[in-house]
Amino acid sequence: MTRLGFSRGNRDERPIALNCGTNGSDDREGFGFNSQLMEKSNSGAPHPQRILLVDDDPAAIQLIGTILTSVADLCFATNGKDALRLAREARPDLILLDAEMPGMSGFELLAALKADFDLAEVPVIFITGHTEAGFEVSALDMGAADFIAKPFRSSLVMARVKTHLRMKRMADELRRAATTDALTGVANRRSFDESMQREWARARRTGDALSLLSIDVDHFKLYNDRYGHQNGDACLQHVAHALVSACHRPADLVARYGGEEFMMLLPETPRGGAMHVSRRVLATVQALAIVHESSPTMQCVSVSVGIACHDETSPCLADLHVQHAVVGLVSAADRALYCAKRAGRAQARLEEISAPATEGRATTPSADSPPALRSPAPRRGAFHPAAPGNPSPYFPRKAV
Ligand code: GH3
Ligand code: MG
Ligand code: MG
Ligand code: MG
Repeated sequence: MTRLGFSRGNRDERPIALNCGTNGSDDREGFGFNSQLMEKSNSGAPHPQRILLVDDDPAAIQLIGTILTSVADLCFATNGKDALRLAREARPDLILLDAEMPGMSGFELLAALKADFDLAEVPVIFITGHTEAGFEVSALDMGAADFIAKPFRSSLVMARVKTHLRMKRMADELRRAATTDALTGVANRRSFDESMQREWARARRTGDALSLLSIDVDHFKLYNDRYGHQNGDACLQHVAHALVSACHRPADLVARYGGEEFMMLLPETPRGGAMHVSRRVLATVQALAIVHESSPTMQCVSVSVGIACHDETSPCLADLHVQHAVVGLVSAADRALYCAKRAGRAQARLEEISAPATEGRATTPSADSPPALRSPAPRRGAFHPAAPGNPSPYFPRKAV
């Protein structure tokens, strides 16, 4: 009988799956086992980190669980297949893995974890009765973070686990800092480049559409000149926030591409969907109603949007090297943005990606180009930075 479950699953972003027997039936032994862990961890606030325990022996899981219940949320699986599924759902910060299990062995599970883009960075500690040096070396060679030999002392397990959780926290923080734009908190250029390559590779594999929006704040230099650089920074933060709120799917990504330009990556989104999101972007930024008295376009801060799509109606880029395909999409979005700017700003334009043979050749908008999506007219009574009584000069919560 196989079991998998959580001792605590109340972190919002992670699923709760208590006592999931693989056949959906009530698993009385598993329930009792789970309940015991639940009781212990429910006594305090949720831990910020989670450990996945994988062992075919429930007694071993119970023993280690008892040792670790004070340091992290725990979830467990009794076979490799369930462990892999649970790891994908629960995103643990550390995995304690029994080397010898029927079916998928600990080594096979380790290899599968390392081959999974989203799980490869999760540290894995092997726990095994094998104490031969060769065994330990093989595990470390395969990417295990550490090795604990059975029988073990609880103090040793606790100390090693705490060390690896601390290192994981530091690695997460470094990764977050390396991929986040410091001013706005959205993904940075580097993160966008990586996501773009990954999503393109995924779209090519699955045949799904992929859309890209290039979004640039209109007349932002004039905004800085009029209201100052600090107010300009705050304006960018609110625009970034608005763009994030305009994304409704978890896979959508907003990134600051540089200066006052943002990218929005929309996986599994054909052109119709991209145009729909563009309309939402124009409206959401305008709904901020951040007054921009120097803008020749309108009295509020607005953005222009360039749309590029790869879907079944596009020239096929599937044969191109991933870098070239990505450049094709980004340059189409750039050209579309340029068209939107030239056409008067505060609107969205779509440009077709160039066929591979003509990649790099500029195209001009033709009579067949899709119609421009324009920003809605500015609302009357829009927010004014200098109006008395406004809690923030940039975030017009009370604007009418
Ligand atoms: P357009 O409508 O054609 O896009 O005009 P624009 O003024 O927005 O474009 P331009 O490229 O001429 O100027 C961009 C301005 O964005 C210049 C720079 O001062 C400002 N900017 C870029 N990064 C930042 C930033 O981090 N903070 C602030 N406050 N301003 C920035
Ligand atoms: Mg075993
Ligand atoms: Mg601009
Ligand atoms: Mg710009």
